[in-house]
Amino acid sequence: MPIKRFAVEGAKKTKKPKKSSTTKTARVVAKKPTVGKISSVKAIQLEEQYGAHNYHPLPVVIAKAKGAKVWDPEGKVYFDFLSAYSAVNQGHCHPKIVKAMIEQAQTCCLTSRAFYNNKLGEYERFVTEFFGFEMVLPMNSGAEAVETAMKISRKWGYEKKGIPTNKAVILFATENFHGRTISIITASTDPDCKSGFGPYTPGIEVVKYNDHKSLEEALNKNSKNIAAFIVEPIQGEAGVLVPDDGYLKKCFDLCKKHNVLFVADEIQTGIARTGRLLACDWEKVKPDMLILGKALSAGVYPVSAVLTSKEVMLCIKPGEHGSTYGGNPIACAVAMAALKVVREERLSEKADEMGDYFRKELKKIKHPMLKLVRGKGLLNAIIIEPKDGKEAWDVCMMLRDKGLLCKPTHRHIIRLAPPLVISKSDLDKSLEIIKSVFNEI
Ligand code: IF1
Repeated sequence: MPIKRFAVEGAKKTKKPKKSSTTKTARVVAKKPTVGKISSVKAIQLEEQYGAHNYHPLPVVIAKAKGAKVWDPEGKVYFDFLSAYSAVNQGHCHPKIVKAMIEQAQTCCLTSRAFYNNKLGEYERFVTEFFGFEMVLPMNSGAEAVETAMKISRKWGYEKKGIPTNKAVILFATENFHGRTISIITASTDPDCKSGFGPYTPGIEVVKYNDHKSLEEALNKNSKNIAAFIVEPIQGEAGVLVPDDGYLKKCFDLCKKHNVLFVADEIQTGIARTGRLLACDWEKVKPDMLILGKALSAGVYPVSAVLTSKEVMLCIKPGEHGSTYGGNPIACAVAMAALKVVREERLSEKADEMGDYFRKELKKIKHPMLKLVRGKGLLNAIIIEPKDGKEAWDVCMMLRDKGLLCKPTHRHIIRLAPPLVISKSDLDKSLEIIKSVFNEI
């Protein structure tokens, strides 16, 4: 069954339409900074003037961060309910992870892959054992890892599946988000991400998300040329769309039947966020290929990875793929430390318990603007029904003023995803803030 969506088609911008000439900086209090030398007003002005305008941030400046909290330059404290889009699952500036980075940075930062380094192999053994795969290909950003998975899939398609040269097709799901490269946006169904950047990459097709029949149809039509199906187990950017129970397993089984790789993009859902180590664990699905990023490094450093079997991975030969920074010693040290924290601090279990509690409490809020609460673990969203000219952006601004940071997606959806290390008492304080905003609005 298709998921009920409240979001209006085409209303994708998180931007609130301007009603007055109020500038972004005017919505930030002008005061002397206590953290660093740059005030909030100045920081925003500098970004506006010298940086590309490829984002529309909430008007708040973060100067310091620790655990589940962040501080602006003027010293005001906030609960971080975005967690850098689930990169800081382990909490901001986790001392063990930062220590690992500093120690490695003082020893050896980068060797390139022209030589071996003494951290990479150790990390590769660690990460493959941690997630139960035979091999890993290390990259840096999420998009790079998705591109890597696409290349491996194509190569496997030609070498193992016997797809005729240049005929390989990779399937994606509607409303996906996998990054910003040309090939990845080719698969996008969001005009903001996609339009104006053509021509696009051939060999990419889209099936309907949360509809295994749509996948089945595509597979039945062209099974022999399809190399892979790449999917987010829960769609993040689409507004924390949790598919129906059994969807992933059905897709996985269909892929098996048609000799197609089932590839899970767990860049946002992975590493304890949804209350399991991987969101696929909820359905006991072990993907043929797993893509990780974000929390793999706890937000300390850009680290991403593609994990798969030897049989699939070894389709890539020396010289065929790589990256200057991929697998660098700092990344390896940071990722090992970040994963150890997930295990030591039982973050999957924490996300599971706290998430259930958080959703239960959110559902108690009765307000005409709060349409729906959904999510898994600590990856949650509330759907906002606009009222009297107030919409998700206004709710986020009010939350900001009361000391809680989050960001709307698709205009009517607010993602609520604190670091998994958030304490019960801080979660309760956050709930109080959320309740008080709905009391006032
Ligand atoms: C931005 C969204 C989240 C991802 C999945 C790959 C990537 C992402 C499932 C690419 C990245 C980020 C990118 C970030 C905003 C954020 C985001 F709203 F845009 F969609 F989290 F929900 N696969 N998601 O979620 O990873 O190359 O960025 O390392 O500013 O674009 P990346």
